[in-house]
Amino acid sequence: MEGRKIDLIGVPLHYGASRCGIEYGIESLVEICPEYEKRIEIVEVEPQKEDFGNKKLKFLNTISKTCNELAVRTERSVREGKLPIIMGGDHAIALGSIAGVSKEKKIGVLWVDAHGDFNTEDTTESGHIHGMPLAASLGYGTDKLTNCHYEGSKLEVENVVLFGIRSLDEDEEKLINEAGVRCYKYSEIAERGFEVCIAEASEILAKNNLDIHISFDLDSVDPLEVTGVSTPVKDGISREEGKEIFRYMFRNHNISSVDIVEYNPLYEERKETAEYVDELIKRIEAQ
Ligand SMILES: [Mn+2]
Repeated sequence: MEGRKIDLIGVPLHYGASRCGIEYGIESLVEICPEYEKRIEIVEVEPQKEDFGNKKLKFLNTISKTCNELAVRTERSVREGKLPIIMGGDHAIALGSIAGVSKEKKIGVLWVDAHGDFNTEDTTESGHIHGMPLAASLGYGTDKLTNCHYEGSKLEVENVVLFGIRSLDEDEEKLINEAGVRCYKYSEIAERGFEVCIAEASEILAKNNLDIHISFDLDSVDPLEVTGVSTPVKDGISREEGKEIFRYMFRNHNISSVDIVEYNPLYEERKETAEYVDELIKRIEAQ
């Protein structure tokens, strides 16, 4: 990979999600793959005072603080010429990683997920912030999230592609369409073929010749193949297709940074989710 050094940054955040267990993802990975123990640098999550009256933005202060700290750490990694892989923890942390990378260079984003993560406090049904990081990175939602690390939007709509989506809230889908973000639902991928769709997604992202951040939610993969996630949705890309996304994107783009999030060992049936995270990291290292 052009000899670029990789920084593994772990963020054991669970406050953005509805189910506990995600905070143990990094610990569990290290237990199953001990080689990572010394390699992962942890950004600690420090619980803040919260406003529990706000049911639409649960644990906003803790998440905002964690994302700001992660952004500083990620920005440094990119500035030093390294490739940061940010490991969750829940997907809310992508707000911090994208904020950090985008401070250093203009980027596009491939968002691989079962969900859209495109809610705001106005569209959310649950109030869980891990359903909001992509919208917030594009400037939709509360200032406390959209102004993470620095003021204003971190991305432009034309440089963002959603991939593998199969669960959207009604108002969330409306917002995605209004914003004009290209969204490859899993149904489209199944119908037109994986290769066709990833090639097309890659082409859209190549238009402005930007570096690309890949935000990979493990629930994008079929839950029959990857069980250790909090919010499984039926169907989805295969394990191999998930790896193929990395291979294809690394071959065709400058990849600035990667998130691998939502590993929840509490629901893992074997050890296959941790092993998959390990395979993805090794795939990235092999580029
Ligand atoms: Mn997600």
